[in-house]
Amino acid sequence: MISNEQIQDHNSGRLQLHNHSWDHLSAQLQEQGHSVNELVRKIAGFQVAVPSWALGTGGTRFGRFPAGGEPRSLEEKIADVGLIHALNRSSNSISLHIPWDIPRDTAAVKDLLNAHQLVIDSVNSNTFQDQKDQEFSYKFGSLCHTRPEVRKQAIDHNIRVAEIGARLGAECKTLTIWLADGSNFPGQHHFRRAYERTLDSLKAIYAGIPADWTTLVEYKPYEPHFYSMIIPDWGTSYSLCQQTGDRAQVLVDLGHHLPNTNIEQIVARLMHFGRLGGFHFNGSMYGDDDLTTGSIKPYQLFLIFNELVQGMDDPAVRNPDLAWMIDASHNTKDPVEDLLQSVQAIKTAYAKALLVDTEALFEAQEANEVVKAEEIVRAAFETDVRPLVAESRLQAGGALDPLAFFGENGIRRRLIEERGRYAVATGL
Ligand code: LRH
Ligand code: MN
Repeated sequence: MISNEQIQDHNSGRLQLHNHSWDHLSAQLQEQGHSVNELVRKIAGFQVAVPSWALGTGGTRFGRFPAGGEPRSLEEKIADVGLIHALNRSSNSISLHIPWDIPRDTAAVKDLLNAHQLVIDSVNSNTFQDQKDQEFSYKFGSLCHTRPEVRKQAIDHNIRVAEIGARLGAECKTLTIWLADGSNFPGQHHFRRAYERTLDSLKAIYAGIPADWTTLVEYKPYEPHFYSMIIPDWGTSYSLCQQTGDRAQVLVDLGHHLPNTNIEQIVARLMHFGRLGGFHFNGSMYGDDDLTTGSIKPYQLFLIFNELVQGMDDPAVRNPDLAWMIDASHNTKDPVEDLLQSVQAIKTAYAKALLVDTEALFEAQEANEVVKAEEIVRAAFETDVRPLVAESRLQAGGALDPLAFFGENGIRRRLIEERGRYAVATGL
């Protein structure tokens, strides 16, 4: 584990440069009328959950190139997230995937989570793979399957997943459901009957989990099916959530949109309807690429946060608290470095969105002053907020430069020595 002394030592060599750029930016922000302390407080409080399935090297059907020293158990995954949180003080929770992360010793896992100041924020079910001891296959679907016994098996799995989460802490009150269910050829599915079966199954799950839990319904336009998916878009997820229950919300995975989709407008719509439940943050160029968040379209990520901040600040918007989660897969980057970059990109987009002069923007919008409105939004995006995000991290006891700390202290090399060159993590 990393000690506070190590972090203070790391920061001491960087403080002078940091204070110089922070003094400059904070003076500029005060000049613009911002409460700098309020900004630092909000940004420090913004925590992003790390997916348990993204602490190893992912792969594609073409190949997988392990980084070495990957976590071999849930306990080692918790240690890796503890490392990330110690450095960025921004990742105080883990999203689990069941059955990849079934805790062997719940009490020991809870102690380990406490030791690393972490909680479990949500649990993800998995009816997109057949487990060896499973009675019925999900080859032709799970919650939408034509056979009631297969649907019941999937419903029971989801309820069991929630039970596992509930045993891991009172903070875990979220079940995330993503269905690989779909079809590959025209004629294979009866679209309306498959939808009705899925709705009935979701209602059964909703009735079977604790009354104060939230169900997040994730949509995806294609993969692993390539003709139709049972929940392909936000509209389908929204309609299912409406009919399932008040605590059924739509989960927006940034990679689950067809090219050129205006995701920020989808976010604004779902907030408007009070059904936006949360995010799986990642970056993508073409499809569900699960790249580093903000690595390909940083302006889009900012525009999404621009809608989020305006929605969260608008008393007329009645949307529940949002689940902030990463969902990524690493083929060529070190998993820990990739996750540190993603959290930095997410907090940077949030910080920039907090700088939008919404009063002036709304005025320009009402007056149809197109250039003025765009320039107000761009001015916030063009602001270099890195000293602000670093200051919020510093005040929270984190490292001024988490990536540099990870490299300079040879942490991957130490993990390889401890866990082995070919240690492989469960997950994608
Ligand atoms: C599906 C998905 C879903 C997870 C899986 C790991 O593409 O985004 O959220 O269950 O990735
Ligand atoms: Mn996802």
